[in-house]
Amino acid sequence: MASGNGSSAPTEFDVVVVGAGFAGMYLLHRLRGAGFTTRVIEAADDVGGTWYWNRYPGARCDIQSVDYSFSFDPDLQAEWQWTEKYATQPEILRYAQHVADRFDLRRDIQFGTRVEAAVWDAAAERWHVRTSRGEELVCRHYVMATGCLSVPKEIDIDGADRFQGPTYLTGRWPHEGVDFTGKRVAVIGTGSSAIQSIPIIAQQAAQLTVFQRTPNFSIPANNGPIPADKLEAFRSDPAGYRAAARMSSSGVPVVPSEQSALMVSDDERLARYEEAWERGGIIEFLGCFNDHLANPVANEYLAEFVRGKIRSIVRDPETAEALCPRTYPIGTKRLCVDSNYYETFNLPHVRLVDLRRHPIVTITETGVDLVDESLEFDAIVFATGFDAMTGAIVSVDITGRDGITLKQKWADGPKTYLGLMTAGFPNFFMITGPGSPSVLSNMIVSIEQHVDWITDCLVRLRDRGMTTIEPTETAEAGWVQHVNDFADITLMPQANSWYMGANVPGKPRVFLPYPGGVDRYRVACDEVVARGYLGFRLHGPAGDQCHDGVIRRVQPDVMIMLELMAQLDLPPMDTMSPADARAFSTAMAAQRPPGPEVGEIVDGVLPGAAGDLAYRLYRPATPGPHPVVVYFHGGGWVLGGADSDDPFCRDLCVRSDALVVSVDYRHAPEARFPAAVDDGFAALRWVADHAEDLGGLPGQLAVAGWSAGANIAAVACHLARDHGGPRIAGQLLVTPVTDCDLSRPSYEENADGYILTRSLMAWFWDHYADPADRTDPKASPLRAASLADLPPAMVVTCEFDPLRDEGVAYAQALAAAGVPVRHVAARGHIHTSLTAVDALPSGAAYREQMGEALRSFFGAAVPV
Ligand code: N01
Repeated sequence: MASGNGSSAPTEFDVVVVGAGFAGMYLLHRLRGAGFTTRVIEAADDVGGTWYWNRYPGARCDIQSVDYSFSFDPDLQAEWQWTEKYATQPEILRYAQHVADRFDLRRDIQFGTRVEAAVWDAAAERWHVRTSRGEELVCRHYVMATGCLSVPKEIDIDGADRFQGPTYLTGRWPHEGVDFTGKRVAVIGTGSSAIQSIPIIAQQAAQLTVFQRTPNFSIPANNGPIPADKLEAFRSDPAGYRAAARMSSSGVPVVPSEQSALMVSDDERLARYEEAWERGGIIEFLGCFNDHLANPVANEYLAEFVRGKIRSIVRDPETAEALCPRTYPIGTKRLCVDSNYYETFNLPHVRLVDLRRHPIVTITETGVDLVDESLEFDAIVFATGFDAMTGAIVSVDITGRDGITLKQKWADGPKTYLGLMTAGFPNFFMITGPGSPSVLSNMIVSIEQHVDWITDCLVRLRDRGMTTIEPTETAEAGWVQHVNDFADITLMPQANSWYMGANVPGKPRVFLPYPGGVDRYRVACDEVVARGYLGFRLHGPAGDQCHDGVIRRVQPDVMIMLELMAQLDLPPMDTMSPADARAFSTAMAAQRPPGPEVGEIVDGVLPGAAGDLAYRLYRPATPGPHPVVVYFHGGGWVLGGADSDDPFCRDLCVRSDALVVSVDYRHAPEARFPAAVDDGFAALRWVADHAEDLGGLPGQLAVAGWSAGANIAAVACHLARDHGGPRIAGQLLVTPVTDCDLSRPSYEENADGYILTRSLMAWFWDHYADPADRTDPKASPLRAASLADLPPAMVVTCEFDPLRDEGVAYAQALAAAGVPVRHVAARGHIHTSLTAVDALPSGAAYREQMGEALRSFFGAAVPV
C-alpha cells in the first residue's frame, strides 16, 4: 500500500513515476482513477517539468495555447482561459499548478527528490527504485515521464568554468530572474531558447554579443490574442476539435496541403509563403506545401524565402548573410518562432559573432577569447541546448533483466518498441520515449496518448492475471527499422540536429523521434493492442502469452500510397474488361512524376513476329555510342505499351548510362500465348542487328523487364541461347513472372492489399494462356529443362508481392545451373513500388543497384 508521505521507509507501490511535468501529472491522475497505488518522484520543488525549469526571459511555447493544453477533462478545458495565442512560461506553469491543485495531485508527488537507480528483480517481478534521499521504493511498474528536453547538454567550451562573473543556463534559469541592466552580456548559442531570450536581454543590456555557430531558421510568432477563428472552432465543438488533433499528423488540427511546391508557378508559391509567414505557426508554415520535408528542391524554395526575409529585416548585409542558414534543409532542425529576433541585430549595442569565421579559443576569467579578438563581459548566458530524448532516461542507472543496464543496451542508440518500452526491461515504460512522435508533435497530445495506452495496458494486465509485459526483440527491431525507414524518406537525417543526437559530442547518430505522424502512430499503437499485444510477451499466474511479430513491415512511402489508394476506393482491375483496365491504367500512369531527364527520346517502329511493333528509345545525355538494353514493359501481358514504363526506363537509362530500347509486343487477350514472347524475341534480334544504327555499341546488349515484361526478357534469353543468338551480356529481371503455379506461400501471404492481388494475377494468366500452355517454358521459364548457359542475371523480388517466391526460385535455379546471378530482395516493397520513380523514394536504392548491375553486364567495374 502507498504511504504517500515520502517517508524514508521502503514502501511498495503499484507504479513509481519519475517526473511531475505534464506527463507525470496526467499519468498519476489516470493511474489513481484506475485504482493503482502510485508515487511520483520529482527533482524540482513543484510541478511543471520543462516549464518549471525553463524560466529564461521570453520563454514561450511554439504551439498555440489552445492546442497546448489537456483534453482529458471537459470541465478543466471549459474553465481555463488562455490570455495569448502563444502562452508565456509563467502562464503555462500556472496552468500546470492549476491542474495539480484541481486534481489534488501533490499528495502523491515527492518533490525535491531525484531517482538515482532502478533495478529489476526478476524473482519478485518488482522494480527497486533508489532515490537521492536514500529511500528504496519497490514497485511492479516503473515509468520514466522525464520529458524530452530536460537534461541540459554539458557545456563543451574550453574554459567555461573559469569565468568569474555570473553565468546562466537557459534551461536552469534562476527563479528570482536576472537583471542585465547596464551589463555587457554574452549569449552563446542561437537555438530556440536563445532566439526567444535575445530580444528581451537586448532591451536591458548595455552591450549584447551573440555567439553563433550555426544559424537557425526562425519565423515570426505574430503573437497576440488567440485567433478568433481558432477559438470559435474549439469552443463550438471541443470534443470534435480534440478528436481532429488526435488524428492529425502533428497533434494540431491543421488540414495539410496536398500540393507539391513544385506544381505551382513562382508567383503562386511566393504568395502562399507570404501568407504563411504572416499567419505564423511552424506546422502551418512548413506544411503550406506537402513536400518541404521530402523534396530538396521544394525545401530550398522555402529556405530561400526565409533567407530573403532575413536580408530584408537585418540592415547590415554581412550580419544578414551570417544569420542565413545554408548548411541544412529548413525544418530538419526545429523551426524557431520569434518576436523581433532578426530586428534585434539592427540595434547599435547588439553584435553577432560568427563562430565559423571567428572560433572561440577559450572562455577566460573576464570574457571570451576568439582566435582574433578578446572580448570582455559581465555575464554569460549559455543557450547551448539539451541532451535530448535519451539524456534524462539514461541519467538514471536502470538495470533490467540479466544485469544489463539501459546505458549498455542503448550504447549505439536507443532501441524501443513504439517508444513505449524496451526489450529486456519488463514493466518499464517511457512517456514520449525515443521512437515515438514526441518532439515532432504537440507534446500534450502525445503525452495523453501514451498515458492512456499505458494505463489501459496495466488495467488489462491486472484484469487478465498477468504480472509482466515486455517487448520481444523481433518487434523492437522491426519498429526501430520502421522509424529509420521513415526518417530516410525525409530530409531530416541531413541536419546535425538534436533530433539526430548530433549536438552532443560522442552521442550515436540516430534519428530519435518517430517521423510518421501522430495519426499513423496512434493507429499502430491501437493495432498492437487489437492484435493481442502483438510483439509483447505477457506473463503471469494466469499463463504466458506472446503474439510475436512486427507491426509495420511495408516501406513507409509505400504504406502511405496504399492508404491513399484505399481512400480512393478504386474498383479492382480484375472486375473490368481488358479495354477498361487499359484505360484505367493509362489514366493512373498520367498522374506519375515523369522521371529524370535523358539525353534524347526517339519513337520508332520495328518488325515483330507478325507485324510492326512500336518502340521507344531512351538515349543517355553522355556522348555515345552506348551499350544497349532491350526493355520489356510490365502489365500482365494485357496492359501497357512501349512508353508505359516511361519513368522507369528514363531512370534505368540515366543510372546505367546505356541506351534503353523499350519494345512493345502483342497483348492478350487479342493475341494470346506465345505472341508476346515471339514478338519479344523478334524485337530483340532486330535491335541487336541495328544496334549501331540506333547509336549503340555492337555486341553490348542486355535485356531487362518488369513483371510480365521480365517474363518475356527471361524467355528471350532462353530463345537466344537455343536459336543462335544474339549474344546477351546480362538479364535484369524485376519482380518477374517465372511460373504459373499460384499456390506458393507468397501468393497466400500477399493475396490481397498490395495492388497486384492473386485474383488479378489469375485474371492476367487467364487472358494470356490456356491452362495447357502455361507450363510451357516459353510461359513458365522456371520449368525449362535446363537453365545452363544463360546470361548473368540480376533478379529483384519484393517482400509483399505474390510473385516473390517464383522470383526467388528462378534466381536459385539459375545459380544451381551455374549462371552468375545476384538476387536482391527488396524489403518492405510491393510488386509495383520499385518502378514508381520519384513517387516512392525508398525504391531509389534498389534502382541504383539495377543500374550498377546493367553497367557491370557491360564490363564496368561495379560489383554484381
Ligand atoms: O537548444 P538548441 P535550445 N559552441 O540545441 C549552440 C525546444 N524549445 O535550448 O547548432 C558554440 O536548439 C548550438 O550551435 P550548433 C525546441 O524544440 C522550444 O535553444 O550546435 N555554440 C545551438 O545554436 C528546441 O529545438 C521552445 O552549431 C554551441 C545552440 O547552442 C529545443 O528546445 C523554446 C555549442 C543550442 O540550440 C532546444 O532549444 C526553447 C558550443 N560548444 C526550446 N554547443 C519553444 O517552445 C551548443 N551550441 C519556443
